[in-house]
Amino acid sequence: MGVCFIGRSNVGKSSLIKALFSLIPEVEVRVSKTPGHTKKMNFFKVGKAFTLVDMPGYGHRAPRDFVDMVEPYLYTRENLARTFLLVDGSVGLQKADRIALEMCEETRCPYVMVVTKMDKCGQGALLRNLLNLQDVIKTQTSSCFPQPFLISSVNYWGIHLLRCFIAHVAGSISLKETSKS
Ligand SMILES: Nc1nc2c(ncn2[C@@H]2O[C@H](COP(=O)(O)OP(=O)(O)OP(=O)(O)O)[C@@H](O)[C@H]2O)c(=O)[nH]1
Ligand SMILES: [Mg+2]
Repeated sequence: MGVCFIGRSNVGKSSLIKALFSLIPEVEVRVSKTPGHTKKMNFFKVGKAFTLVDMPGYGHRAPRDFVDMVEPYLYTRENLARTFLLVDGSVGLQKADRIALEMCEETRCPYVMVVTKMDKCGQGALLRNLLNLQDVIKTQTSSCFPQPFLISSVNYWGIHLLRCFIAHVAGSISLKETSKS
């Protein structure tokens, strides 16, 4: 079983995976300022049976990688527990993000929006982008998780919660309430 991370080039996919693995520094995840850095799918194993997949970005300089690899992967991968679709919080939903969103809807894979780069978002623009995103999720999606995760891979904001969510998806966290007495 596994989860994968998709999104525009430079949105912070590799950085997020690196942040998720920050407690295991031996895991080497390569990030870069240059968009189009991740050219092929990279698989990161967690334990025996769970995999995180870093994908090439779509949009700037990497459209072919995306169409050639990501789309077929989403269609054929049977044990894909969730797809995480990353959008940059400081710029909001772009045309390419909407295309990815439509693709996720078409494949009917359960997916979750992740808003990245929270550390560099101005409050006004962020609020506008988040409200817009909520509206799109509510009115235009059917297999998207209703609540986006807000994260920063620079200051680790939201990373632990997302880690727990992934562990939950992987079946290793029970949400049963523990007795308070
Ligand atoms: N301020 C800020 N910068 C970030 C964050 N996450 C990533 N970046 C920066 O954004 C740039 C791209 O990051 P990557 O993680 O390589 O992006 P990617 O989505 O994997 O890009 P491709 O592999 O080209 O598709 C790098 O310069 C990162 O340092 C974040 O949370 N905050
Ligand atoms: Mg990358």
